[in-house]
Amino acid sequence: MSTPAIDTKDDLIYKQFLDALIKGDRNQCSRVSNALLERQASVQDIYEDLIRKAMYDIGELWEQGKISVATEHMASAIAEALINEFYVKVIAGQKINQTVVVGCVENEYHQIGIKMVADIFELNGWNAHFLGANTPTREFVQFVEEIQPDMVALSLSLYFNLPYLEKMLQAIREEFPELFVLVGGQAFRHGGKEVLNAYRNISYQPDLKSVELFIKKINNHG
Ligand code: B12
Repeated sequence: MSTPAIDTKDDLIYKQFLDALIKGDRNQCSRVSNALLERQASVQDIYEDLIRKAMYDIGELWEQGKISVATEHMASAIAEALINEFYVKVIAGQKINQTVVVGCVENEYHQIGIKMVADIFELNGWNAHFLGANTPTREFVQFVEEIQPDMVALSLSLYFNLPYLEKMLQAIREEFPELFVLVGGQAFRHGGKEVLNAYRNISYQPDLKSVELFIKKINNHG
């Protein structure tokens, strides 16, 4: 029988991780996440059950005034550093000659979620070009023109940035009427999915598990 995957939802491990993140103890965060990985947790589980959960808790602590903006910035920097640590593992698999351009729309500075999404594409054989936060629409479209990807993926965390997403979708549709667009991010927790109905070849996915299922379907059926 194979060893069961380590429980990334283990409260004690999670608390150790969150405490270290708040204290700015990057070493300890790295130790906890790497220990989980060695004990057979997947990169996806660590991203979602450990790092995402901790960043959501950081958001609540900040909202309640229990931690400062500076601490929140420090935690974000550590979260991104941890994701970078996994890169060697993320790119280790075989490539399948499929390319995706991923990024945040204009005025959107939350880039940790879409960075994770980029890695899920890489883990499934794709080449992901990660453009990061606040990408100007014109620059994004120009980059797509140069790269000619098989798909683009856009992230939106703030509901009030919805007009920028629409601006981006319109610009993409004008230049690339058939290009497939994947959309996600926590802005859609508050509605806004109806905006997507106006476009063809578009899909919303809420989390990494559903992103991975979506990619696997494409990999299997083209
Ligand atoms: C870190 C952080 C920041 C950092 C971001 C740094 C960085 N490098 O990314 C900084 C300091 C820039 C920031 C700024 C602000 N922030 Co902020 N921030 C956060 C925080 C604490 C964590 C964000 C995060 O990394 N989450 C973890 C990731 C992994 O989760 P995720 O983004 O949801 O991604 C997952 C899914 O949504 C999905 N997904 C994401 N993108 C995509 C894309 C595709 C294609 C797909 C398929 C899936 C997908 O997959 C991911 C994995 O499951 C959140 C709290 C929270 N609840 O997230 C607040 C939060 C998002 N911020 C908030 C606010 C208000 C702001 C500011 C307006 C604050 C201010 N007054 O200046 C500014 C806005 C800046 C801007 N214009 O974008 C609010 C938003 C409230 C709302 N209802 O809209 C939150 C929720 C905090 C709160 N509790 O109030 N923030």
